[in-house]
Amino acid sequence: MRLSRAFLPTLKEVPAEAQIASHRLMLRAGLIRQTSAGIYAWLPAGLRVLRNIERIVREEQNAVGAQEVLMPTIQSAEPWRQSGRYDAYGPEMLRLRDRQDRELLYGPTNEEVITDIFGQSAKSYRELPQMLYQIQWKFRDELRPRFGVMRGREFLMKDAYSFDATYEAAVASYRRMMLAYLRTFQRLGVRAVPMVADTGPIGGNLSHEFLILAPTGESGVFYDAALEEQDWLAQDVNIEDDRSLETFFNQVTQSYAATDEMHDAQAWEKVPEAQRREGRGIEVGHIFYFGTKYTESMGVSVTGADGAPFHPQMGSYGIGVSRLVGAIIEASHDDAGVIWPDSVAPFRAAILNLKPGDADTDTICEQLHAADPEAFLYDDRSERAGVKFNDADLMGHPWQLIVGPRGAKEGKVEVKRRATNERFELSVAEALAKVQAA
Ligand code: 5CA
Repeated sequence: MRLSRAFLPTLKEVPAEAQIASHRLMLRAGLIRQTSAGIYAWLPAGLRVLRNIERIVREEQNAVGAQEVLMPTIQSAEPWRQSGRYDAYGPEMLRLRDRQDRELLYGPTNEEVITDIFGQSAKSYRELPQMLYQIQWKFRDELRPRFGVMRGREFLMKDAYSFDATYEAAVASYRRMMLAYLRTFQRLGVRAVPMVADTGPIGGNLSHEFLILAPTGESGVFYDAALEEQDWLAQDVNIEDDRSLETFFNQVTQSYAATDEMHDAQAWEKVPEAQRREGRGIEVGHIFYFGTKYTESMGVSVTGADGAPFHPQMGSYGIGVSRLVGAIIEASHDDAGVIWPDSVAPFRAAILNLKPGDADTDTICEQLHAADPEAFLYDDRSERAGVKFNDADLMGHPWQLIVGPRGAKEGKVEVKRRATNERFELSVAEALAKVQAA
């Protein structure tokens, strides 16, 4: 993509309305624009990041056997009345009426709709287990939307729902999802620590929040550093084997990790001092086991092996996909701008032409650009070099391919790694190999 033709409106001045770095940088780097309070439009570069996150989330959901569906954003009030949540949900729910005066709502979550869909067709225990997920927009009329996409009113969520025949099977589903989450966040280039969460009236110990460490996080967090050191992608967990899942789950949960709401000072004392990590975190995922809460209240049952009907056990599993864009920036930026992890960057590299019009420089830039016009953003504008450097740092491309007349004459490109500021003088072929191998 040529920057001269791209819709990538960067801002030099710092937007006054943005209180935290990620919000400022998302506006300045031309990723989003606000259209109403807590509601944002995604511009081309921002949408690329969102799509990259979605792709990784999707791959890891599929890898643990979840199947993708797509449910509407507009829901009927009916199943929410059945579950008892229509009145309980309160003013956060955006309620609508159609021309027939039917009560509708913009979905804040989907337990009711998925339970209804499942219940319409499921007849027998033989159809279990099922794990269904979608990546769909949600609306919550937050009292105080803030920090840009971090606490929006309209936001993109991955929500998954499991249906199982027994408690043991539901626990296995929960553990599979936990594994998928840890792998997802690691691939996104961030560390999200699973922390015991409040299960409310349902009880049990099966609810975890996943938090990315950042000083601007909304929750206080306490955890054992052991949780940061794990390589979840290298772990050999057999997701078909309950014992293997249990070993994995115990390994995760044996280390102390809790938000301030659930903090246990006595248990914290037992964590070796050098291992204690304390700070603030951003919640990017939340998983719950809630048993038969919805299948029972909505009258969904299937026939068991003994011929008797029973209510399937459920869990639900959310990831804040749009929030993650902000959270990744909170965890990965400096004074100059964003530092995108390779896996989610809107462009893999920027090509900075320091002297448009110089024949050698133009030729090398064109050559580089032609190698991958989709992944490389070619800054071919007739701007000063300083402007190009600043914009490239602001936008946070993992690599910069810097081409000026002196190097170009010798066929050389300067390759800069944004995260470390390392620089390499390379030939065109070497530069491409370096950037494309990463
Ligand atoms: N039904 C369950 C799981 S499917 C559920 O709704 N869980 S949740 O309320 O915890 O939301 C899931 C994730 O969505 C959260 O962990 C958070 O990352 C994200 N999220 C929640 N509210 C917002 C919001 N207002 N703006 C951006 N992201 C949000």
